[in-house]
Amino acid sequence: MAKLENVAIIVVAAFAAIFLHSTEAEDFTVGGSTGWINNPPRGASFYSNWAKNLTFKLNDTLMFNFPAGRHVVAILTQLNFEKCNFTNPIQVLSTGPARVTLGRTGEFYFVCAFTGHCSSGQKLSLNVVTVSPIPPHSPLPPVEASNSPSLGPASFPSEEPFL
Ligand SMILES: [Cu+2]
Repeated sequence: MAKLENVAIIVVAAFAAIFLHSTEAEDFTVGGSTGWINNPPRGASFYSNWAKNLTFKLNDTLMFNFPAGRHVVAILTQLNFEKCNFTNPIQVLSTGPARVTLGRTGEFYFVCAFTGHCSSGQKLSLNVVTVSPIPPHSPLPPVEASNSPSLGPASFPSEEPFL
């Protein structure tokens, strides 16, 4: 009997670890090893490609890697982002590496405000969501053979009814 209880505790702990991992804040290095540069490979698509396959959640952080004095991080409105217009930025971080906490949901717009850098592709927009979906390869314990194709979201607690 004692063995069975131990197994139950381990299973509960494993589920708790998976759940906590899926909700804990993550730290993203913008552009990966390339960092925050002007004239990135393939221009503005470089940073949008970097962000495309990532999920940014509330309270995640972004690390912009750049030497102080070479670039800045300016947070803009969507309209100013599209025009590379740096007047009235929402926020400017001029010391690199700069860390930004994604403290709200919705769209964020980042550019470098040095002349020519935004128009050369040093710009990043991303969307922040409340909770990340369960990753497709999360290490769930083996389940008995089942024909049900949906193991993921249906078993995840949700405030919205599935209709
Ligand atoms: Cu720059």
